[in-house]
Order: sequence, then C-alpha cells, then structure tokens
Amino acid sequence: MSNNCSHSAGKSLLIYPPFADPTWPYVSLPTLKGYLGRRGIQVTVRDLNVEVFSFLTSEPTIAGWRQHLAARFQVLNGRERLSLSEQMEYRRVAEALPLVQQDFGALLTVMREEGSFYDRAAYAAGRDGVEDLFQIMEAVYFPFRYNCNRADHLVAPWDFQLLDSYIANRTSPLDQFYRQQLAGMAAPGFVGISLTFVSQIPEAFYLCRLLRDVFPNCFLMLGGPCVDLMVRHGRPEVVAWILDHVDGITVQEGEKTLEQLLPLLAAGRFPDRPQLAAIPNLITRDPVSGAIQQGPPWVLDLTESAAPDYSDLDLTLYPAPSPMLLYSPTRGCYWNKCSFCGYGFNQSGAHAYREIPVQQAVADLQALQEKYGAANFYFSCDVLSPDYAFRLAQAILDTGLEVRWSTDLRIEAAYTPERCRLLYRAGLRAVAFGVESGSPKVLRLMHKGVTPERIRAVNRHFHQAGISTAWMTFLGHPGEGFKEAQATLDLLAAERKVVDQFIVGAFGLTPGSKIACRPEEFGIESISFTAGDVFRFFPIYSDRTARINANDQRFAQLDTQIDDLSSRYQLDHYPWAGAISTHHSFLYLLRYGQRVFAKAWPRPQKKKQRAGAGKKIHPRFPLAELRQREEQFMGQYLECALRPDPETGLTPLCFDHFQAALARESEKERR
Ligand code: B12
Ligand code: SF4
Repeated sequence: MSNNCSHSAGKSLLIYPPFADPTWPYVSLPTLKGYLGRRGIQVTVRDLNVEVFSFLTSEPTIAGWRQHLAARFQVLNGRERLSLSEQMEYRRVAEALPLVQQDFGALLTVMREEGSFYDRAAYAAGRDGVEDLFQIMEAVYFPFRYNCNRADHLVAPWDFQLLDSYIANRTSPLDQFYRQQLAGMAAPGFVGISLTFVSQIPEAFYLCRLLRDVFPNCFLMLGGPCVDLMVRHGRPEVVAWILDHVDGITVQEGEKTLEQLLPLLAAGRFPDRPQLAAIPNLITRDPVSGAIQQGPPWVLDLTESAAPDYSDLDLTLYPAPSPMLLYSPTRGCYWNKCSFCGYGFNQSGAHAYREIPVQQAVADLQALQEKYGAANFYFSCDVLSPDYAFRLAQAILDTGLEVRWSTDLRIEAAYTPERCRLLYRAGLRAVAFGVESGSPKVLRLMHKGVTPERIRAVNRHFHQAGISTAWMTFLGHPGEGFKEAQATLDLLAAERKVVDQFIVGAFGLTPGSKIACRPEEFGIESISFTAGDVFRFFPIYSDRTARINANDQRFAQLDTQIDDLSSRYQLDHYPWAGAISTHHSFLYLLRYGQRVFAKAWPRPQKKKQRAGAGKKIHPRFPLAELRQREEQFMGQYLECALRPDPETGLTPLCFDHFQAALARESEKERR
C-alpha cells in the first residue's frame, strides 16, 4: 500500500499464482475461505495457476511464440558467429521450432475427457504436448525455464536483482494474461497471494508489482509455506525486501490473521500501527519509522476449522476428467523426529500435531462430496496418526460415505492386515510411505524409528489389502556408505512385486531440519550458500562421508541399478500419471488397479507435424556440438561457482557472476 491513510474498501481477493500442479486446486486458499466464510467474512479465490493454461495454449499465444522463434532463428542463423549466450539460445530456438506446429488447444481436452485420459497412448501424447509447450517457453523466454514444478533461471537462483529485473523488464510469459485479468477488475481492498512452492516465486512477486501499479490503494499480502521459509531462513534483509513489494507477510497459519485484518480493512482505513502489531502471525512495516513488527504467534485449534470452500473455482478447468479435492484432516507430524525433515512448520516448534475431530472431518467430506460431486480426495497433510486413520475409516464406514482417498502414512506396527483391510473398505486406495532407506544403520541415524523388517511387513499388509503403495527413498544421508546405499536398492528390488511406485531421490539439506540445525552431530563439516541464494533454499554442505564416497568406484553401479529398477515401472515427474501422490496417478490406479505403474507403458509414436504447417529449418550451426559446448562450459563454470570463498563463506554463483563468466568466455572465443 502506498501510504498510511487512503485505502480502497473493495472486495478481498485470494490468488494462487503459477507455476504449480494444475491438475487439482491447491488447498490453502479454499481452506482460508471456508474458515472466514464460517465467520461471515467474504473472500474470493482465484486460481491463476490453472486459469493461465487456456491462455498458454490459445492460438494467439502460440502464434506469437511461433513468430518470435522464427524471427529469432532467422537473425541468429544469419550471423557468422554467435556469442556463448546466443549459442545457448540458438540451440533452444532451433529445437523448439518444429514443436510449435502442434494443436495445443486440444491438449487440455485430452486430459479432461474420459475417453482420451484413460487411453494410455492418448494420455502420453497429451502429456508430451504439455512438456513440449514448456520447452517452447524455455526457448522464447531464454534464459528462464518453466514447467508445473519450476520457474527459474538456467542456473542462477532468484535473488533481489534478478527478481527486480524480471519484473521491471516485463519478462513474465504471463504478463499479457495478468493485464487482461486486472483490466476488467473492480479495485479490490485486499489481495492475498499464496506463495506455497519455490516454483511460484517469480510470478508471485511479478503479480505483486502489477497489483501495486494497478490498485495502489489495495492492501497486498503474501502468505504460505514458501514465504514462511524465506522469512525464517533467508538472509536478514529478506523481510525488508519483501515488504518493499507488499504491505504484509503472513507467516505460519493465516486463518486468524485474515479474520482480524479483513474487518479492519473493510472499514476503509488503513489500520494503524498498534492494530497491525496485534494481529497474529502478521509482519508489517511502520510507514513512518520503517520499523518492522510482527504480531504474536498463533496456531489453529482444528476444532475451529471449517471445510475448504472451493465454490469460487471452476472445477471443470482442471485438466482431469473428474474432480479430486484436497482436504487436510491433520496438521503437523506426531513423530517429528526425522533428522532430514523440515516439513511444514514442524521445526518452528509452534506447529504441534493436531487433528480435526473425526465426526467433523466426515461431515466436511460429506459436504464436499455433495457440493462438488467429488468422490476422490487427497488428504493433504504431513501424516495421519494410525489411531486417527482407523477412527476416521470407521466413521466413514458408519456414515455410509462412499469416497476414495489417498494420503501419506508413517510405517507403524499398528497397521496390521486387519486394520489395512478396514482402511481399504473405507476408501483408502493409495498410500505413500517415507521409507527413506533400507539400511538399519541409516534408519537409526535418521531417527526414523523403523527397521527394514517393519517396512517390509507393513508395506505388505497394505499391498495385500488392495491399497497401492509408493515408497519414497533417497541416497546420500550423511553417514551413508556404499553398503548402506546398496541396502536401500536391495530392499526395493526384493520387495518390487509389492511396491507399486517408488522414487530414489538424493539427499538434500533442508533448512530447519535437525541436520541443518546441528550439522556437527551428522558429520557435516560446513554449510554455505551461493551468493545469489538470498532466500537460503539451497544449502551447500561438505560432508565427511560424501568425501570418502567420492573415491569409491562402486557408487557408479548404483545408477545402473536404479535405471534397471525404474525400467520395470512407469515412473514420471509431477504432475503426471506415474508420479507419486498426483491426481492423475490416483485416477489411473483406480481405473487399472494397483500395478498399473509397475510395468513400463509403450511410448507413443511422435506425431508427424501437420503437412505444410511449417517450413523446414536449416541450422547452420551444428546443434549437437552446441549442446556439448554448453555442457562443458556449465560443468567448468559450476565447479568454480560452487566453491565457497573462505572469507565470505559464500560461493560466488549468482546472476551477475554467471553473466560475467558468459561474457569472458565469449570474449575468449572471439579472440
Ligand atoms: C501435501 C503436500 C504435498 C502434496 C500435494 C501438493 C499439491 N500441489 O497439491 C504432494 C505430495 C503432491 C506434494 C508435492 C510437492 N511438494 Co509438498 N507438501 C505437502 C505438505 C506436506 C502439506 C501441504 C498442505 O496441504 N498443508 C495444509 C494447508 C492448509 O496448509 P498451507 O498450504 O500451509 O496453508 C496455510 C498457511 O500456509 C497459510 N497460507 C497459505 N497461503 C496463504 C496466503 C495468504 C494470503 C495467507 C494470509 C495465508 C496463507 O494459511 C493456510 C491455512 O492455515 C507440505 C508441508 C506442510 N506441512 O505444509 C509440503 C510442501 C508444501 N511441499 C513442498 C514441496 C517442495 C513439494 C514438491 C516441490 C516436492 C518435489 N521436490 O517435487 C512437490 C511439488 C508439487 C507441485 N508442483 O505442486 C514444500 C514447499 C516449499 C518449497 N520448498 O517449495 C512444503 C512446504 C514441504 C517443505 N517444507 O519442504 N506436496
Ligand atoms: S519425515 Fe515424515 S515422519 Fe519424519 S518428521 Fe517429517 S513428516 Fe514426520
């Protein structure tokens, strides 16, 4: 807000920005709307993350990109030599040009219609088409990259300069879309943006700036897990920088914050400093003194919650043939001990495990089913305790509610065969387990509280009850040697027939986790950040075991084993069928059974380009060589850009550093 007294008393708007999974509505804003509505406070939810897809796939958008790519290709192809940056762009442009001839408008229909969605070949072609769309965007908006789980620069993390220039240069591929949306809109009094995932950072801040320009008297706010992480772990100057873009930041849960703030704003005056300072979980800056203030911490008593309200959202827009809704029956984790986990707000200490009483949860589900015709639900939370899961299941059965659901559970002895059958009868069809490791030693180091024997037994109980099981594992936990890493792959291979999906990830140091807070206990010798990582999302660490492992040739075998195991499955990344806990995967599991991803699907033939739709291009620079050249440069660059400077403790990687390295390299080539 531009000053401290004028304020527009218009509507309150909550926005979910791109880029994230568009196949179902995310739960945060409907949850807030439900809570506020129960208290007589009206807000409108807009899911721009899904709305934008019709813009991205529309003929005018594609035609604009086609034109841009053709023109850019002509210019670069006409040059005698290209700088390194131009070489990178040129290759992307040349590779994207043939892709731009498809009928992108049809892609959403493929995903929304039952006939094509459940036809594996048609589905795979539709999925590939959406991926092609993102590849085209990568060429048009070089050096930025986009997909449903990413919006970033080729190599540099988002820092203040990069974000400022992204906004000032109107770089966003969605600029025109946003302006169209804002043009017809009555001035809102409040806009809150949910910044949940890192992949929403650039568009969230871009929207803040546009909203500020178009509606200068509107109170602007950011909330959500990602902004909470920025505030909690980012560099000290982060909060002030964010407050240059918005009037308030909500950390942790937003129910009470909005319940207290929105009535004040509705009165048409900007609240004064003491009023703002008293609002729970709210960070603001006093416009006169510039002092930053934070309201008292607050957590929701879940008996006070209300069912999420999805009524503002057009559920037919989501690319899937039927609605699947997210519902969060619990918050926090009752275990809350795992060494690597910084989930949600666990480590802040304020976010204890809480449950919505089962009768209330069943009534919520019933209401959601009646109102939206949804039979499928994802219980979107850290975990359910076994006791809660059983009581909820029994209450679902007692009420005669017919729902199918999926969620994350912890491996616990309480999940006996009989109990798993109860869960199945109550509609549980897919479960994801944080198995993490197959090595007893590493499981102990993680404080995971389970053994490989228990993992094996409990997984079988679920699988045999008819519930699809997904294992999330990772390699490289500090203290893990070859033997332990091999144990994870051995366990997966041995249980393959009863594991329906899996992922083998790589350990990443999560800010706020026990390892990050007490690194010395886990053999971590030092932690540093890149100069551009102002939000501190990507710690770089040096670890004793990793150094020893680097000289162990046997590690090379592990990749081959993972590839071999993966080739026996149909695995994919978010948000597609084949990824763990996605909407599309759930629908496929319901339709084709537990084992639908436990064998590879035949790949669709790449469709021939429409005859005469595009002229054949003749690149004068060899694309394979350019790719090789780029990989070589990136390898060398990252080696030095990720080496910590002993004086600052930072590694040099940031946008400016990368640009300078590119320029030096081009200069070298020119001479
Ligand atoms: C369930 C879950 C998932 C599900 C469903 C996600 C989906 N897209 O629908 C699955 C398993 C698929 C998933 C996937 C991923 N996830 Co996830 N997930 C969660 C989890 C466990 C719970 C989220 C939830 O439902 N919370 C309940 C709702 C009600 O709470 P909430 O969203 O926090 O909203 C509250 C507040 O934040 C606040 N609030 C939110 N927005 C706003 C806005 C305003 C204006 C205000 C005032 C307040 C406010 O008020 C709300 C009500 O109290 C969280 C961890 C956690 N405990 O938060 C991670 C979390 C959200 N996931 C995370 C990540 C990283 C991912 C992945 C990127 C993982 C990966 N490497 O691929 C993918 C991305 C998927 C995608 N592209 O969308 C991170 C996000 C932060 C980040 N670092 O990016 C989290 C926070 C975990 C973590 N700490 O690392 N995830
Ligand atoms: S990894 Fe899962 S079980 Fe462990 S603390 Fe985190 S949320 Fe809880």
